[in-house]
Amino acid sequence: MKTVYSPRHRLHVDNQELNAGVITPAFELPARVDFILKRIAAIGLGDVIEATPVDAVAAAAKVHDASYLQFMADFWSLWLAEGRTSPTMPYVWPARGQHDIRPEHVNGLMGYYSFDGGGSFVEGTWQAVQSAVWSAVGAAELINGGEKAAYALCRPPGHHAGSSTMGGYCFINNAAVAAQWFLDHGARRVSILDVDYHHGNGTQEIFYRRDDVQTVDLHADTRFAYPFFSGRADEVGEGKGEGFALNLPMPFGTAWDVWGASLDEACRAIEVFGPDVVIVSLGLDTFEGDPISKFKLKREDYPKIGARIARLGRPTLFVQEGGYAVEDIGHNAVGVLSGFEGN
Ligand code: OKP
Ligand code: ZN
Repeated sequence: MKTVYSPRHRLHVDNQELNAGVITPAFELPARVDFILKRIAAIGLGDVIEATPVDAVAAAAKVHDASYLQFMADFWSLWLAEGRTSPTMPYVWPARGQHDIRPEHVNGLMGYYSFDGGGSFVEGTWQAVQSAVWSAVGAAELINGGEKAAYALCRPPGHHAGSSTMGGYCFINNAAVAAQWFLDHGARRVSILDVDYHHGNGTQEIFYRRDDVQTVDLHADTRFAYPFFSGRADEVGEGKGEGFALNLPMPFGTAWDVWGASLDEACRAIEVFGPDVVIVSLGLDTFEGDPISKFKLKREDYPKIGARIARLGRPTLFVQEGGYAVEDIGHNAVGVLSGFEGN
């Protein structure tokens, strides 16, 4: 399987997050990509191709609001205009009893275009974000060119990014951009299977009222886990999208027995939908050693994920999402991919 990635992901560095009263370096680190690339080379998974620049804004504008993309493009100059150069994150949001009104000042705009403080911006963030779109589109092109599967090694990740909101380390929803790209290039139906520990609220929101993209999501029960305000089992889509969103929440402590059964249920729903392409939002934070998650999957479980997905028998695009046990993420990501390939 071929991998597409851009070294420009490194420009998103020294990003931060709020953690129990302190600001710390984000768990979402450039080293994540290094460990995955190292493991790809170690097992000889296949060629690693540097993503060719494409018009990321045009591709993203099919699933994101233009004004949101413009805000991210402008962010660093707005920040500099305030005399600031430090990494930042949103800190005030419209909530119940307030209004859906767009402020003029950058401090307010950050909150307007986010749902949490996880959208930490540094000088190179916007360039890295666009390069992740290049990877997603480049890997999708490989599939339309006849490859059975491809891996978009995207960073930053995307599945929390909604049509006009960043959050959870995500800015542009790479998987959603790829889904729309496939539809615009001949596919009639696309399934997005999100195996990240966290519910992919952004992906679900983007396609919630549509019947051409099915979203199927395995995750920690959002009554207790981030992102809290989406991802319940009774969320099934709306309007003509009703029946095309499937949420499979699981309790803290879930191991392969229960998780693997959920994956099987997810795959059976995909079989019923009958997509032309499957996109896997590939998070590895279900791992027992993950520092921010509470599932108990083991290294030997990851190839089984890939093998089950392969049985769908569809062209499959893997898009990198979360996974933070940095040393292990390479083994686990590449474990899924090699399991898909049958070795
Ligand atoms: C992104 B992805 C931090 C609490 C908030 C945000 C998690 C974002 C996960 N102390 N954490 O789905 O892996
Ligand atoms: Zn996650």
